[in-house]
Amino acid sequence: MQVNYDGSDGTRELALNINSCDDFNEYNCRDGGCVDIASRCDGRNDCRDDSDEEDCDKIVLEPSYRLHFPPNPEDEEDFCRDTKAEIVFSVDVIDILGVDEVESIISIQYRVALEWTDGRLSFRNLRAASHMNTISGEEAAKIWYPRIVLHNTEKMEESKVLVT
Ligand SMILES: [Ca+2]
Repeated sequence: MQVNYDGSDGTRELALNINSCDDFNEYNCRDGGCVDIASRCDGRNDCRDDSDEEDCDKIVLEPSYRLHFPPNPEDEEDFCRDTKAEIVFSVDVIDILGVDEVESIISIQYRVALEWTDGRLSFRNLRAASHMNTISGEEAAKIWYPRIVLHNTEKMEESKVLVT
């Protein structure tokens, strides 16, 4: 059974959904149908009314979340205004494409990864298969991430969030 509350004038409207779905193994579609719980937010419409693919955002932001403020460090005891969030920066060299000794240029293919913890974020609708937990571009635009510029690259590459 699902109960929704809505009403700003002090009244409450209740939407009761009585169904025969298995609460632990099935998702209850808004139209009353039941689908396997694994079908919820898997990118395919399984309910006749497509409700299994609604509200599939993965990130929940605190009301006080500010996009341009970095997260606080994890250890609150050491936190003070001058403390900065820890960001792990790593570069994987995938291939050496060329070396020009005359021009002192080395051409490489690389992947930069930034890793940090943001305790202001909560997650939902996560799947056991981690590749299914990629956030959308719309969600990525709502969260803080470290901006870096690699000045010694040909095009002064900047950090960007990779999303699908
Ligand atoms: Ca689905």
